[in-house]
This record gives sequence, C-alpha cells and structure tokens, in this order.
Amino acid sequence: MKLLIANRAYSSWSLRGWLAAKLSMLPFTCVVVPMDTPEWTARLSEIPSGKVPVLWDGGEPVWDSMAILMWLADKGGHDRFWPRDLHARRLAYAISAEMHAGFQALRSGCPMNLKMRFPAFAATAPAAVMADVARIDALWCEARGRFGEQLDEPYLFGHFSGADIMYAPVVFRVAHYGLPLSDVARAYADSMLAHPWMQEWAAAARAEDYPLDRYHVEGGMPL
Ligand SMILES: N[C@@H](CCC(=O)N[C@@H](CS)C(=O)NCC(=O)O)C(=O)O
Repeated sequence: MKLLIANRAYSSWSLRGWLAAKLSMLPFTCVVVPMDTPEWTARLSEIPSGKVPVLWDGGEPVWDSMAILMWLADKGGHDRFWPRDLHARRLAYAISAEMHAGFQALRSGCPMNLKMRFPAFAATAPAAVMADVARIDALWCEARGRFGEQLDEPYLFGHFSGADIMYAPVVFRVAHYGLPLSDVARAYADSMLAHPWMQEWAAAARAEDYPLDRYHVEGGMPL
C-alpha cells in the first residue's frame, strides 16, 4: 500500500491517514508531496477527490481520511481501531464523525502548524473557536469518564483507537495555540502528545523544509 500525504507540518488530514496506516500494522510506504508545487498539482489530478490523504491499495485509490480509516479497519481488524464494547463503539463512531464533519471555527481559526507556536492566541480567540474547544473538551471527558478510565491506557476509549486518530490534529492545535482545557482533557492531550507516533510525526514535520505562509497566524513564533 502507498499513502500519499501533504506537508506534515500543515496537513491535519494527512496526519489522520498516516496514523490509520500505522494503527493497521500493515506494511505501507508513505510519499510526501509538498503543497503548492507542480508535483502537488500533478498528483492531485490523479486522485478522484483532488485531495490528500489517499491510500493506493493494489493500484486502486481509497480517498478521504475517514474512508482510509474504515478500509484499514476492515483489513487490519475492527478491534484494533474501535472499542469492543458496543456502547463505547457507538460513542467512538459519533465523536469521530462529528470531528470529521465539524468544528469549522477551530479548523479555520487555528490551522495546524507544527513549525510555530501562537502563545498570544487564546487571550483574544474568537468565541466560536472557544465554543468548539469547549465542545471537544466535553466529548473527551465523556469518553474518558465513561469508558477510557476503566482501562489501563490513557486514550479516549482506553487503547489508542480510531477516535484518537480523528482528534490527533486537535491535540496539536491545543498545544500550539495554548488553548484552555479541563484537567481530564489536558491529561488526555498530554498522553497523546507523548505517543511515539505523534512524536515521530512532529519531529518529521519540524524537519521539513517547505514552509507555507498561508498556515501562519498573526503572533506566531517559530519553534
Ligand atoms: N475530507 C477530506 C479532507 C482532505 C483535505 O481537505 N485535504 C487537503 C490537504 S490537508 C487537500 O488535499 N486540499 C487540496 C488542495 O489544497 O488543493 C479528508 O478527510 O481526507
């Protein structure tokens, strides 16, 4: 399988596709195509949606991070991707879909940028961004409180799952924009930041040499 992604520093959807490939434990190669280059334009034209991530499997494309996750769960095992308990699985599906389809204010107000920090952002953050953060905090607390805390591991539903994958870019945004969280949500975010795959991604993102100004927000400080 070959996973095509964009700049690790900026492409939150690519992060989700890559984490899904890692969680599947199936062999894959990863190709980074920097955005806004002639190669980017050429590669996008080969993808049915014109967007990354795309997973090429046996020469056939699986596009969209959610479809990649579903496909790899089919191939790699649903229990690897989703909690076994049906009530937990219901909530995991619902919060993952809510992330995939929503939180527009947070997405556009705080674009993922792993090369910079925005320490002054939270003090004057738009109300709509803070409302998204509050909703996400509540979802994380519900998952941790009802299902995650009964298990040994620190992720939303105990073991690292598809729901953690969908929220992984939010964890980076919270850290880089200094967004406020409750204690339970903060503990979860810290565990995610310490996850070896998140660390691997962040280190590779910082090492990339194709900066894009359009992902910079006022008041940014380079890392
Ligand atoms: N819903 C899609 C969104 C994918 C997306 O928007 N990808 C961006 C990069 S992060 C992209 O390829 N944009 C194409 C462009 O900028 O022309 C998913 O979940 O994969």
